[in-house]
Amino acid sequence: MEELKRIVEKFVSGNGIHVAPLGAGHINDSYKALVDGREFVLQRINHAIFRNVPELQNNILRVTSHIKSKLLEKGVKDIERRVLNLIPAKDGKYYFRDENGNYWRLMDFVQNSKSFESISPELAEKTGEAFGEFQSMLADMPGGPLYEIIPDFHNMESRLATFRESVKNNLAGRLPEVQELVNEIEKRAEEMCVPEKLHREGKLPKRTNHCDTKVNNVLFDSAGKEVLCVVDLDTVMPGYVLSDFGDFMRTGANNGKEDDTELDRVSVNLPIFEAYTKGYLRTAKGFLTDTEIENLAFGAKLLTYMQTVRFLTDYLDGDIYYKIKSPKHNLERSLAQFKLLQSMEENFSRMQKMVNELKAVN
Ligand code: GN1
Ligand code: MG
Repeated sequence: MEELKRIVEKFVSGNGIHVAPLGAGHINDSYKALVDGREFVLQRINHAIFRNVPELQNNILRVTSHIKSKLLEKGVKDIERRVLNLIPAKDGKYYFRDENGNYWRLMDFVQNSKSFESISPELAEKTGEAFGEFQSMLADMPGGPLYEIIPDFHNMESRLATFRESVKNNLAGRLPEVQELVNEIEKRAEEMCVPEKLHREGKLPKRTNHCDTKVNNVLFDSAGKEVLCVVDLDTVMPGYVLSDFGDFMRTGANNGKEDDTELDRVSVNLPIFEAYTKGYLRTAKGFLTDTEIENLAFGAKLLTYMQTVRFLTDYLDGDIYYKIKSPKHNLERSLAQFKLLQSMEENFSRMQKMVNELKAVN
């Protein structure tokens, strides 16, 4: 803890500094720091995943500065709870690199806030509104596209290329066991690469995406009623809006769990799908093109398919990317995602109809 205090002092000075562990993120290590009564979040950035920390921090700075200016324009009062506030180190950089090569950052702690781990239609609608508002505020951010912090993160063509390499190499010797699922993936490959094709034809733009649109990445006031802000900005980068929309549906609109072994429990939750779509279109409709709206429901299938492919790739590689809790965890995850995909395929015309109807009434 003495060491952590010294790191805090690279950013701010104070007489009384206290540091304690905070939360249980899977990627970065977080601490709460108290400096003369002001609360901060101190984080050690996982630079094995986020390899270019200066660019990472620059992305977050650009995004939060732009949102701040939008909020000021609108006359929003408690700005310090409506957007994350990065604190520069004393040398002016928005990170500090210690003598062991670890990277650190400091930001204000958002007061009187909470996040949710489970979902309801009411919550889904508010979350949809929040992510729609987030994208909408960033639609006119100056300075060109953000740095692609994880290259080709949601690019299906590139994910399939990696997958096919893993099938070919069969490093863990698991191919015979999963051949049927490999065939199912290949059957859908062409359809799932359509967005990349549309983009090359100039029909589908890249915008600023959040790329981790889970309900627990939205902060609410302590009563849990009103949205304060969107957090976890590490993966903000250029992408298709269908991708952020789809990743929420993959994580939020599932009656089962991401790694459910009871596949009967896994299916698309249509009330959640509808509620999120309603909230999202309310705030995002103004800047979306017809092609983007037409492809939202498809985005739910695509991100679920992509995650099926990513988990199976890792299973074929011998579990090197995702942390696993049992030897077949990645296979179980992949099968559960595939089941969700099949349910979305069965319900696709209903999902598409909901998007069209909500687009008309919003
Ligand atoms: C990883 O760690 P978490 O849950 O925030 C992954 C996502 C996957 C998700 C699947 C940087 O996110 O892309 O969808 O696992 N993040 C990264 O559970 O690869
Ligand atoms: Mg995350």
